[in-house]
Amino acid sequence: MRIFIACDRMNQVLLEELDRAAWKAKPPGKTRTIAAIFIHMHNVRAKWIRLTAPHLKVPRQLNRTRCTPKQASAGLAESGARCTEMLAEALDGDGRIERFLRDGWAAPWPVGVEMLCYMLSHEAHHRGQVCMLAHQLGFPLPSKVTSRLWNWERLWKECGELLSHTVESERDASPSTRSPRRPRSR
Ligand code: NI
Repeated sequence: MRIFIACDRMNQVLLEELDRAAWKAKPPGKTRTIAAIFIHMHNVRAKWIRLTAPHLKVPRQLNRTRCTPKQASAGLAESGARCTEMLAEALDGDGRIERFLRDGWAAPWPVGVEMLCYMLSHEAHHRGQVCMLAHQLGFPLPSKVTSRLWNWERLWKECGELLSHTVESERDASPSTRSPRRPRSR
């Protein structure tokens, strides 16, 4: 289930490369600030998990007024890891998760690849907004950043390193309580 980790890696690249002054800059009209967009992405993931996979640890919501880029990055890393777990259970798991609920008002979907596509589209939509707003606010992202976002080989490589770190730290944290995981091929 590396795909969602790669998706979060793109969010992290954006957070690293964005000019700090753009974080809370007021956009024209009534649109969200860049800070509010990242916070929304995290909070929506927390909602997906709360509604779809409440047995997983639901990430805490990020504070809308005080969240810094560093806190957003840590929050997204955590919610990204939980979403990855949820997707792994839903798509190649043991049937414990049978329905995906994207919102409280929404009709549940049987789990399947549509759920993954919905989640990826939501993230891509908001990353597009961030890139456009950065440009409009006078902090355009250099082209090396945009090409990094599309360098999937590099993203996969970085995700591979992230995954091996996560597995190692989980193993170190509680060697006796965790059951061995079967290898995942996706
Ligand atoms: Ni949204």
